[in-house]
Amino acid sequence: MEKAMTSKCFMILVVFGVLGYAKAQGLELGFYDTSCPKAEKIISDFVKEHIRNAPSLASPLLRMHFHDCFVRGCDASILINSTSANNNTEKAGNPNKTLRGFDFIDRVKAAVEAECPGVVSCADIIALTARDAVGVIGGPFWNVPTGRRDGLISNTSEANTQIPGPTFNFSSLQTSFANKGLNVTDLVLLSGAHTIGVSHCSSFSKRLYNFTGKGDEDPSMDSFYIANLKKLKCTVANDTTTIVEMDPGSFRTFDLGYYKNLLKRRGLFQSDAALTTNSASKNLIVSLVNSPLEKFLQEFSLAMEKMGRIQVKTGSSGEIRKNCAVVNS
Ligand code: HEM
Ligand SMILES: *[C@@H]1O[C@H](CO)[C@@H](O)[C@H](O)[C@H]1NC(C)=O
Ligand SMILES: *[C@@H]1O[C@H](CO)[C@@H](O)[C@H](O)[C@H]1NC(C)=O
Ligand SMILES: *[C@@H]1O[C@H](CO)[C@@H](O)[C@H](O)[C@H]1NC(C)=O
Ligand SMILES: *[C@@H]1O[C@H](CO)[C@@H](O)[C@H](O)[C@H]1NC(C)=O
Ligand SMILES: *[C@@H]1O[C@H](CO)[C@@H](O)[C@H](O)[C@H]1NC(C)=O
Ligand SMILES: *[C@@H]1O[C@H](CO)[C@@H](O)[C@H](O)[C@H]1NC(C)=O
Ligand SMILES: *[C@@H]1O[C@H](CO)[C@@H](O)[C@H](O)[C@H]1NC(C)=O
Ligand SMILES: CC(=O)N[C@H]1CO[C@H](CO)[C@@H](O)[C@@H]1O
Repeated sequence: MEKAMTSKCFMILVVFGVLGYAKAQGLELGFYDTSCPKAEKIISDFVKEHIRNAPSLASPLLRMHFHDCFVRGCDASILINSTSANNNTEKAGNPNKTLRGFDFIDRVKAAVEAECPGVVSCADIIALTARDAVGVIGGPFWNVPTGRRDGLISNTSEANTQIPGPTFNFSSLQTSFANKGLNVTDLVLLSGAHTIGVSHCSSFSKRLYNFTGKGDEDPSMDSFYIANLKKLKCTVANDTTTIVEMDPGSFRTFDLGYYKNLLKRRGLFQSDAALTTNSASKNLIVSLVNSPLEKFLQEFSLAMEKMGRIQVKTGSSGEIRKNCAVVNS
């Protein structure tokens, strides 16, 4: 009898222990409700005030969240500046050469620090800022559970190898996402972020000018669209400065334009076009295009919440950085 009781108590302890552990490992909505109750409002007010006047910043802030999460998890490692001791942080990596919005994140952080110094992580600030910025341009809302901690390490070569590139084919994209715990549904939905924002010609000009090294075009891209891009936008093969709307005509609106373009063979990157080369992925695109916009927005939101949980540091791992560009000394 006594033995049974003891083992029952033990069981209860184990169960609660595991739950407590799971909570410590996880994120929660309103993590700062007691430690810095105004944090989320300070962030959303700041974002509303500034993104209204600079709506083109919403897309790079969304992209920054993605790049952060794909290297060492969502831990703000993307924000760390190179120093003489480590001059090769993620920022210096190839995919980051076209990232924007670092100074904006610094300003959001400063506004939060003024209220509660040393409490709110840069990683949570990236996640909340991306969500709120997309909201200002009329895009979907998603939950951002918080409690992420900031990482101590940032490494160029990891950014170069772990962030998928615009020339990736379907299987490489699938592998890259699977490495982060994301499946093909997530891949298709999250790629839908390309309904907003711009790209430099250099990210896809091989498709227009020299696809296989013989001065040829990419046969999988609509030749009329190629001709247009060459005539009006990327007029020379080595253009590194011109930018092109990824969803022409509605590049500031979260709509189904991106997926409709894919079905017209007008995805800008090979990685966009690749999503129509796999039957499961293509079926999902067709289904999104044939459903009300609301369905895409809802599913995109769930995928964003999932992306925001990639390899997060919680509890006592990592730190709360004082300055987002610098690891605390
Ligand atoms: C699936 C693999 C992906 C690849 C290969 C990819 C690649 C790229 C490239 C090459 C650019 C243009 C950079 C430039 O030339 O300026 C870009 C822009 C962008 N990407 Fe992706 N991306 C991917 C997935 C994502 C995801 C998952 C998100 C967010 C959830 C995202 C959000 C964006 C946004 C918003 C822009 C526009 C940025 C701006 O306006 O400055 N991308 N992406
Ligand atoms: C980090 O680097 C950016 C330029 O990439 C610069 O504007 C910023 O002042 C730097 N921050 C610190 C704290 O060094
Ligand atoms: C970066 O550091 C390496 C040695 O770690 C050095 O050879 C290189 O010149 C540095 N580059 C810059 C731009 O400081
Ligand atoms: C960066 O990561 C690469 C590959 O994982 C590793 O070989 C290299 O030593 C790392 N560099 C630094 C400065 O930690
Ligand atoms: C996809 O790209 C990878 C890496 O470049 C390559 O190894 C693979 O053969 C390609 N797969 C297909 C189906 O083309
Ligand atoms: C991908 O994961 C989501 C849950 O995160 C699930 O709803 C969806 O069915 C999965 N898709 C595939 C193709 O496994
Ligand atoms: C096309 O690519 C080939 C092979 O990479 C290269 O030798 C050639 O110079 C390129 N042509 C142009 C116009 O860039
Ligand atoms: C770009 O290519 C043109 C020829 O098409 C050449 O005249 C020019 O010097 C090149 N510019 C750069 C920056 O390489
Ligand atoms: C914001 C930032 O640090 N951008 C860097 C990206 O990489 C290029 C090339 O290494 C640097 O010149 C930029 O400063």
